[in-house]
Amino acid sequence: TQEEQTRSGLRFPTGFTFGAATSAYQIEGAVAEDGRGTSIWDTFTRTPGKILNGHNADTAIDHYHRFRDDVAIMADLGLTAYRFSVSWPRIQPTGSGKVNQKGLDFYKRLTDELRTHGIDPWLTLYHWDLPQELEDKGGWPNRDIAYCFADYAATVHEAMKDHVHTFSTVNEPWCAAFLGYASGEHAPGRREPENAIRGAHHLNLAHGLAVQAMGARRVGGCVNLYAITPETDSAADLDAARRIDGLQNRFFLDAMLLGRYPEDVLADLPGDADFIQDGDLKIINAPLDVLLVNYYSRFTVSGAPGGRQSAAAAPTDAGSPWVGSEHVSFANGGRPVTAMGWEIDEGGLVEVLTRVARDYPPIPMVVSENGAAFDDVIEDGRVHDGQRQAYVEAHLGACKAAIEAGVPLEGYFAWSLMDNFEWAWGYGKRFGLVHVDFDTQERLMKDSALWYAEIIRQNRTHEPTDS
Ligand code: PNW
Repeated sequence: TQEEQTRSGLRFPTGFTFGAATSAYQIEGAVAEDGRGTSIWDTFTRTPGKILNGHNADTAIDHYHRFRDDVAIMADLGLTAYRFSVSWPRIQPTGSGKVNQKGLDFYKRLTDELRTHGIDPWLTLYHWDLPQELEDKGGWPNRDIAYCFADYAATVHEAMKDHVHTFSTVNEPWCAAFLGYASGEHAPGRREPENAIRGAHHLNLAHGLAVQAMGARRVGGCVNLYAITPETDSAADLDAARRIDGLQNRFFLDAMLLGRYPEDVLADLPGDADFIQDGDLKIINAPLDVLLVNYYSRFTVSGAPGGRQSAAAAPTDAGSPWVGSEHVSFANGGRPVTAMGWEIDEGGLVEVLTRVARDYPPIPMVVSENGAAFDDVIEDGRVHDGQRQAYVEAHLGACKAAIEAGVPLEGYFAWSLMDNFEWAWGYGKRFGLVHVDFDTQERLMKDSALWYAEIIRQNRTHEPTDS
């Protein structure tokens, strides 16, 4: 039976965190309420051709108004933690200066509600919704933005430190820099490869400055890591794998955890990287309490020209995100794929976690996002998303394998709690454990959610955090 299977297979150490994750712009809606300013995603979704079917997130899944119902769903699931992000333009409508108290109040209500239900709030400061006014000043390629971010981090930390135990800085700086400023698939939609590298450095700097600004708190950095395989062992394919690993994984991990950029990556980049100033890497290398790892897939890469320019097709017209390595192509590794076209490989999760544990100074980790989009349908009032359940089950198995291999892995957050606004794909891709009817806003637990709740129930020995 399922119960026997979960009992034997998916037992985790006492205190292991079972969470789910979301982000502000993808769920909140209420974009013009309570003094919120405009973000680059509000602008981007209004630019024709940028989002599949012209969708925007003005309403999203209305979480801003329905957060109590959503927390009740989390409680039904038995989640021990919930990872969400704060919308910067709710807190500082123009990105700097005056603080909007109503924005802070929303996150206080949310975190109070979570704690009432014994759910530990994990707060992410930045999940891509840069205040538009800061983009108008140049966006992430402008170094000043990193200092604005530190100021914002200090503000949120000061207001929320009695409500939140774990803070994290920038969600997936790779995406923010390279999808936003090189491929242009994400806001602000610029295709300026050299500025994307600048942006990546300034996002790293913003991370380090924010860690400093938050003082004595529990804080983490977040990266999206991929397992990477060369298609063959030809010199060209090995070089392609080195390059993609460098840009995707090591550029961020080495900076954060070792305080240096990988020499080979710097050598492959266009320009002379004169924007890296003395002392920056020491700031970026600020001590962390936890590393948040987002994991979705493995890339199979080739140095032979002519293949796809990224792992899966973008829904809209986009350039290459691989600055200085645009010739690399992405091959089919022969694995089953999700509705995003991302290959499913739980072995890659064991690989990236053991790699961080082996190659970097010791640091506790969590899987802060992991999940899959599939084409769900409601049948007789249920969503039989066996593929998603199998995906999560396999990746939880990978977490367990990593722990048994000695990796200090402390938790797992499914992406996502609920179906939501999937960036350039609009409402066209569903990642939720909970189904959302985008017209009526009705929530419905999918089979994967019911299964996850059972896994959590069988493991539940965790005391609610009381900070
Ligand atoms: C992550 N890529 O995004 C984000 O953190 C989430 O907000 C998002 O909904 C989720 O994964 C699913 O997409 C990514 O193209 C978006 O490599 C794009 C890529 C990677 C991660």
